[in-house]
Amino acid sequence: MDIETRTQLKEAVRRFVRERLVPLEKSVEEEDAVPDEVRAEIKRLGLYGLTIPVEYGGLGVDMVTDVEVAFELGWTSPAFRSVMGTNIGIGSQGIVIDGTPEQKKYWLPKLASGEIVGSFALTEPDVGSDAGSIKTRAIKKGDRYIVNGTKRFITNAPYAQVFTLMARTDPKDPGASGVSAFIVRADSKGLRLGKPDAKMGQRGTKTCDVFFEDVEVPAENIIGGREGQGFKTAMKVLDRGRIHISGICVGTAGRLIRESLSYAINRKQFGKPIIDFQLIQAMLADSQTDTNAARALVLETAVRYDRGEKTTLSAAACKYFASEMVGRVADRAVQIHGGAGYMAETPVEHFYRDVRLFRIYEGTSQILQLIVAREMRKEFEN
Ligand code: COS
Repeated sequence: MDIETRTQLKEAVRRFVRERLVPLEKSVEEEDAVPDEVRAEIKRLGLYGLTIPVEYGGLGVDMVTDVEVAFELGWTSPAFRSVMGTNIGIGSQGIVIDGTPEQKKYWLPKLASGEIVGSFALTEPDVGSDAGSIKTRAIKKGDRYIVNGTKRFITNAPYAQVFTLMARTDPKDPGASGVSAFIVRADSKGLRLGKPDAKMGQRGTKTCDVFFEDVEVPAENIIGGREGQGFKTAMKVLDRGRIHISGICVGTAGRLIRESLSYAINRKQFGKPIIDFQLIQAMLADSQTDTNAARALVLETAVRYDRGEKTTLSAAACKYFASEMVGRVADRAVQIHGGAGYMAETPVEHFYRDVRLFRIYEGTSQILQLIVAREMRKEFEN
C-alpha cells in the first residue's frame, strides 16, 4: 500500500470513529449491541479485510499500518472493533499464516469482504493460559475427523460462519504437539452455541460457549494439511494479535486522556479549573508519558514484525506494557473525574471496565511476563 492510500485509510477510519461511532457509544452501552447498519458501514469501508492479503480481496496492510489503524479504532468503545476484530485477527490469521493455497483461496475472500465472520476457538472450560493442554478431541475416521468438546468465551461465536478450532488429534500426546487446527463451518451438524456471556465490560461484544458433539470435519480442513501443528499456528496468531491489541490500548489511552483533559479544564473547584492544580497535572502528565512510551513500543514492534524478525518476546512485552498502561490511564481518568467518573453518564466509566479485559485476553499479563523471561533465557543460552 503506497503512502497516500495509507494516509487516506487512516484518515477515513479516524473520521468514521470520531464522527459516526463515538456518538453511538451510549446506545451500544445501553442496548449491549452494535447496530446492524454500523456493521454494514464497516463492511463498505473494507475494514473486514484490513489484514487479509490483496490477492484474496483484502487491503493487505502491513503491521505498522495495522497498529496505526488500531490507534484510531481504540479511540471508541471496543465493541465496534470487535465487529471485524476476529476477521482481521485471530479468526483469519491462522489461515493467512499457515493455511494451504486451497484453504486461502476458498475462505479468505469471504472473510475479507465480511460476507462471513470468522472466530477463534482455543479456550475451554479447563484450558486457559495452559493452551497446550486442550481437551477437545478430533479423532480421524476415514476422510473426516469427529470432534467432541467445549470451547469457552469465544468472541463473535454468535455471528460466526466459520471457526478456527484447536483440537487434540493425538489422544496419546497430552501436550502441545498433539494439537491440530481446523477450519469448521458453524452450520456443521452437532455444533451448538451457548447463551451469550454476561460480562463486566466491553458491552456490545458477544462471546459464548461453543459445543461440539460428534461434529464431522473433512480431513482437508486441517489448517496447513498436517496434524500436530495447531498449537504453533495458535501461537503465531497470538504473536500478531498481541501487537494489534497493544495498538488498541494506545488508542483508548489517548481517548481517556482527552476526556480527562477536557474535564480538568472545564471543572472548577476552589475557584479555578482543576487543571491548575499540580496533583491533577501530575496525573495527566503520567498518563501522557505512559501512552507515548507504549505508542513507541508498539510501533517499534510492528516495524520488527514487518521486517520478518521473530517477535514473540517483543509482542509479549508490548501487550504486557500497553495493557497495563491503559489500566493505569483509565484509573487516573476516573480519579480526575472524581464522582462523575464513577457515573455511567461519563464515557470513562465504561472504558474503565472495558480496558480490564486487555490485561487478560490473548495472554494474561502473567503469561506474557513468563514468555518474555523465557525468550530472554533462550537468547542468552543460545
Ligand atoms: N511461535 C511459534 N511457535 C511457538 C511459539 C510462537 N510464539 N510459542 C511456542 N511455539 C512452539 C515451541 O517452539 C514448541 O515447538 P517444539 O515442540 O517444536 O519445540 C511448541 O510450540 C510448544 O511450545 P512450548 O513448549 O513453549 O509450549 P507451552 O505449553 O510451554 O506454552 C505458553 C506456553 C504459556 C506460551 C502458551 O500456552 C500461551 O501462550 N498461553 C496463553 C494462551 C492465550 O493467550 N490464551 C488467550 C486466549 S486466545 S484469545
